[in-house]
Amino acid sequence: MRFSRYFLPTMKDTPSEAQIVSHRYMLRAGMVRQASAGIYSWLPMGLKVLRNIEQIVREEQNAAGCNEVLMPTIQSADLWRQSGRYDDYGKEMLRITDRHDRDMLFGPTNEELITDIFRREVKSYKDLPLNLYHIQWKFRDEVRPRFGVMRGREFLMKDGYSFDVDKEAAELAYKRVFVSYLRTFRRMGLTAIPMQADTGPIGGDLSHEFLIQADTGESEVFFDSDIVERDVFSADLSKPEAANEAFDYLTSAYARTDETHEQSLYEAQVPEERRRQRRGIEVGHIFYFGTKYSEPLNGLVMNEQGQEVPVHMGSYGIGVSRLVGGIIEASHDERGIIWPEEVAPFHIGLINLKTGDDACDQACEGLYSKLSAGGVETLYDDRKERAGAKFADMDLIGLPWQVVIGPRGLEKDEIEVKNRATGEKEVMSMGAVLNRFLGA
Ligand code: P5A
Repeated sequence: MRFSRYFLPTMKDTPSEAQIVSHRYMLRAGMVRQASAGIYSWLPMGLKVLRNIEQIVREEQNAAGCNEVLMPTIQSADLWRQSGRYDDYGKEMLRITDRHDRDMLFGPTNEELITDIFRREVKSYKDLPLNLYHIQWKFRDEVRPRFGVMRGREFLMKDGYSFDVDKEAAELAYKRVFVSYLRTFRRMGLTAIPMQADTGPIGGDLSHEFLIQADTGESEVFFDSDIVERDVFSADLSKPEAANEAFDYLTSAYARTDETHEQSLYEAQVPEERRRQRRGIEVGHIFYFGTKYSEPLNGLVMNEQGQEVPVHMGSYGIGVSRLVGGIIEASHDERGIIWPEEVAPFHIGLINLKTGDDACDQACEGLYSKLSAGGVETLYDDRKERAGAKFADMDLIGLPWQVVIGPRGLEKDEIEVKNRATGEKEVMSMGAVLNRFLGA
């Protein structure tokens, strides 16, 4: 992509409405613009990152045996009346009336709708276990939308739902998702810490939040450093023993601050030198709630004994749009964003220090077309701008690699390659640059 043709409206100055670093950088790097309170338009570079995150989530869900569906954003109120949540949900739910005076709503979550799909199609334990997920916009009329996309009113969520014939099978499904979530976040360059959680309006008695470490996080979490360092993620989740073992290991030593009981458990289990305390941002939340929805909504299946029983369910959420902000909170410096490779909007930022200079233009154009042909996503800064402005923009948008071509270096076949994360610079020939990024 050529910068001159890319819709990337960067800003030098710090927007006054943004209180936290990710919000400031998302606005300054031209990723999003506010449409109304807690509601955002995604501009090309923000959208690219959002899609990259979404794709990692999708691949890991599919790898864990989940099936992707797509349910609508607008739901009928009837199902929510059956589950009893129509009144319970209160003002957070955006209620809509259609032209026939029917009560509709913009979905804040989908437990009811997925149970409706299930009850129409699935009748027997033989069709279980089943896990259905979708990646769809939600609306929650938060009292205080803030921090940009981190606490929006409209936001993108991956929500998945598991169906099992009994509690034991349902708990195993829960554990599989649990481990697959840690893998998902790890692929995004994040270490997520699971923490026992309250269930709130979703309900149930078993629940975990997944927190990524960032100073601006809203929750405090204690954990065992050994857990985030040891690799239990390679467990084969199709094997019950492996999923059980990984889950037991990973949940053995986390605690939240406000619960004295857990605090002492944590201190009993974790040697002092491995105790860590951090602030965290909740990027995922999972629930096992048994028959809370299947009972009122008649989500029944025939079990092995030939009896009709309400199906056991869990639900599993990842804040896809929140993750865009969360990753920036976890990975930035005073000059801008530092994208982990896996979610970066482009791999390389190519800077032409003197657009209009024949030699520079030729070298940059040649490199840009070779990288593009080789499938290496490159943002080529071909604008007629001062070098300083180009450097500042490139640091701000945080692509993993910067390749800098200027007239003086070119005379000696010298190109500068900078790693955005470490700041390390290397000077190399055009041939070496091609070799580095194209392996040719
Ligand atoms: C689980 C999936 C649920 O809604 N039902 C379906 C369950 N859980 S949750 O914890 O309420 O939300 C799941 C994740 O969504 C993100 N999230 C938000 N992101 C941005 N703005 C918001 N206002 C917002 N609310 C929730 C969080 O990452 C949360 O973990």
